[in-house]
Amino acid sequence: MRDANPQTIYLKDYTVPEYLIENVELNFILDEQETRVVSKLSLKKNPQCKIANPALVLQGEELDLVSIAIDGTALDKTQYQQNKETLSIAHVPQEQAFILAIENTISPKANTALEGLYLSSTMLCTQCEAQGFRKITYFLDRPDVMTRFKTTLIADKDKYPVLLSNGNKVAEGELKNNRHWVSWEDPFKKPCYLFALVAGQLECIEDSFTTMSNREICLQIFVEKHDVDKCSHAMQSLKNSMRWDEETYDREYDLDLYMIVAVSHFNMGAMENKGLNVFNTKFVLARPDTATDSDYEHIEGVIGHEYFHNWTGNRITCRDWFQLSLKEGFTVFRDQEFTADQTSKAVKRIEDVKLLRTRQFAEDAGPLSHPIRPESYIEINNFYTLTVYEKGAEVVRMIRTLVGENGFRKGSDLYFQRHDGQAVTCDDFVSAMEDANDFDLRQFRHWYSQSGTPTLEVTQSYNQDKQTCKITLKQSSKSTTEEPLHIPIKVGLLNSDGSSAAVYTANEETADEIIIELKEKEQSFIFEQLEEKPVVSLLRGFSAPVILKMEQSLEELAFLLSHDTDTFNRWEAGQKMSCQVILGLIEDCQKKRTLQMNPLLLEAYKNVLQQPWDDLSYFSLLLSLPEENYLAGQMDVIDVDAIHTAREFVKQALAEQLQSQFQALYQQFHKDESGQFDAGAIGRRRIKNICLSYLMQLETEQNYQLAKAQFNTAKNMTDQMAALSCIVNSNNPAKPSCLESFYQQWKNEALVIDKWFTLQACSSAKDTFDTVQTLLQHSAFELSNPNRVRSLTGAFSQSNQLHFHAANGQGYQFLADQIIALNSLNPQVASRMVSALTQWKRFDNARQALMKTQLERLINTADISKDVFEVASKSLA
Ligand code: 0A1
Ligand code: ZN
Repeated sequence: MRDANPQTIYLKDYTVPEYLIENVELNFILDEQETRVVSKLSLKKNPQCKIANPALVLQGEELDLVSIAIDGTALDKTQYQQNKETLSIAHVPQEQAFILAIENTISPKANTALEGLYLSSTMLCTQCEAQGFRKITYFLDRPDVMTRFKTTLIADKDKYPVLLSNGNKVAEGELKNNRHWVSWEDPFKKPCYLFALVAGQLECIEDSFTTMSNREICLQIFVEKHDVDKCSHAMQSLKNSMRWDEETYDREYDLDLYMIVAVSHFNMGAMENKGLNVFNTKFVLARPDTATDSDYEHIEGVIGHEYFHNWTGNRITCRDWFQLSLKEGFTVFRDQEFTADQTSKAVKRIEDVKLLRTRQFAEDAGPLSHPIRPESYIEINNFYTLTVYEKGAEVVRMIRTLVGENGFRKGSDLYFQRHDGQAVTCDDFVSAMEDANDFDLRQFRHWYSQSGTPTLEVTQSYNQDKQTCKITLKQSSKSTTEEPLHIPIKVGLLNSDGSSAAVYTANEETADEIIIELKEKEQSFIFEQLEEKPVVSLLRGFSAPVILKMEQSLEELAFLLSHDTDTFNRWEAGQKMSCQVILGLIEDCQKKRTLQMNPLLLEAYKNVLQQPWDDLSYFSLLLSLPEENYLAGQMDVIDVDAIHTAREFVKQALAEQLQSQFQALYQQFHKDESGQFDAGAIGRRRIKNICLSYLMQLETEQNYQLAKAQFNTAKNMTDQMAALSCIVNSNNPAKPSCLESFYQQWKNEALVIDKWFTLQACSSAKDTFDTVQTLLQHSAFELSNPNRVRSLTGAFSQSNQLHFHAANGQGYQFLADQIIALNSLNPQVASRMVSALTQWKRFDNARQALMKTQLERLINTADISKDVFEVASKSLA
């Protein structure tokens, strides 16, 4: 039941822990109904704590306490106090260390929240971040208490032949009654959120990695038997990550063993537990016929992300949960750069910025906006947000831009050296960057404490006599009381013939591009020795997470799309063109005017199509129109119908006018390949499939056949899904039979069936809402599996703007129904589903009222979790 008044936790209230736990010995007698936990904590008073005789307050939730003893003497009920969240002992030894022994039981099978110890299919596993360890046993469940763990697991040999925990296996043996035991020891001190155990019938794929100091590390991936043939990509990704971190950051792995376990029920993507990562199957399993190119890329990225946490998160961890971005922002930045190095830098940057601008910018403009280092929370699990992760990574990226690549390495070296083995703050990270470079980041620190996306307004003027160009930048944020931010802006200038102009400023040498540092609310920069008015290419590489407002004509944008040497800004110019044109058409729709295709946009597309491109993935991005949710972000009042109509109109016009080019490209790059995952093959599939989607727009029999043939003959999931997606979003009469045959083909592959649900949930077809309702009743739909819920409810509400926001409010009611059903099973996942309703202020009055009604309904639901309560109530405030 919900606390009538859930407690808010504040950063300003941080105090050091009263006690420290040096060592812990954990013993588990594992059983899905009732697991017995015996824990021996070596405790001592924290020398940094100045309070005299503080009570020892341990966290523990949903535990059945059996016994408790200090230094071998049992405590009776008068010597401790228990409530729903804590166990307090008023008097404990102050002068010397002592052993607190606790025995309790828990029920993994009843644990549908998937936090603590739970059952996934037949496997027992744990998830302890952020505060799940307290659902296993009583502990000081806070990241600044770092402990050495020794864990012994006892279980039935047949049900749980594999028994894993953190660190190294130190002993094992047999017991009577068909039971066995294994002991694990982790030599590194860690906070309890990094604890993990796994028990089950698992198969293991093994490999090894030789580190830069010539140590051989054993690498193991554990999966269920039928998934053994889908692990090779994950293993290769792990080896690539280990090499990359040595080469890029001089970071070597520290244990002799690195284990990854794939589980099918998982609230998030994956978890960096020391030496024993637990992964959502989605980010491990891949075979060419079951996983798309983008799945392959995400797997590599997430494997990298969790591996990189070993240094940024585990060896150096967070002092408290307000510092979450310390580990997440830096680790996302590291995984972004890793993927960029493995694939295409240009494409990766564009994809990251797309995610940031559509989803994080919306979060930051909405009622749940918070700084990357929040100041308060009710439920910490609600703060694993795009802001903490993605904007957090942008902030780290800006530091690198400011201090330069070498300076950044010096800073990270100092950070690792200074803080290894500690629990630290975002401020410590920034200080290391400052100290290593003698660079002042005082003003830059505002990025950690201010929320909202800043807007940059740009004006420029050219002085023919002086041959100078003056650029004036004005920064503003939603609140006027905020301090101006320190913003790095990468600038290049182009001559009218398309060549790069040298950039001269009074105190800088000439260069092709420079970084200017905006620090004032309004500031001007003068570029010299310009014989003609240059075309300005500003914010290259998206050098800061801001909204750029700059008047640019379609002609100017077309020029940049043809000539900008910065791959990000070149793509951006094309997006801005399409965006301007579509926004104009949206207005035409609203005013019931006839729609007409803009000839300049058509010309720009023709130009792009005529050029030779090495990087076909980049080429395909240049051919893509801005997504509906991006367009929504550009409107004062979102009009989902007009957005859809206008965007489809442009797509249709391009398809009609450029049909032969799209057909030719399709034929040129269509190959029936299987198992090729090099950049060339990925690019070929990407360009071919975008051409197919344009062609399908024409709804001709010939193109229907094209999609159907690709669907029937595809040898890889990328091509099969792309064809099916085109079919599902068209009036192709083959739609029902293709969906059915896909289901029959893949009904035993859960991750592929997730795609089948998602495809239908995201369809623009008229009957999508009814389809979604029907799919809820499908035998393969499972409310207890987060991946399945995300694939249907999540996809519909977050990725089908058109139908979710249907004017009659049926989408909103459906979502609230699902959140309420999910709330009692899994509050974390339920709470994440609320996000689609939190943007209510962005819609017309009628929709606002309908969305608010559902949010109010959530708040007033009996037994609503504090997770859902926090998001719903804050979004109404
Ligand atoms: N630290 C993980 C993310 C994660 C967070 C919470 C979880 O359960 C509530 C699970 C995973 C990461 O950044 O990969
Ligand atoms: Zn992470």
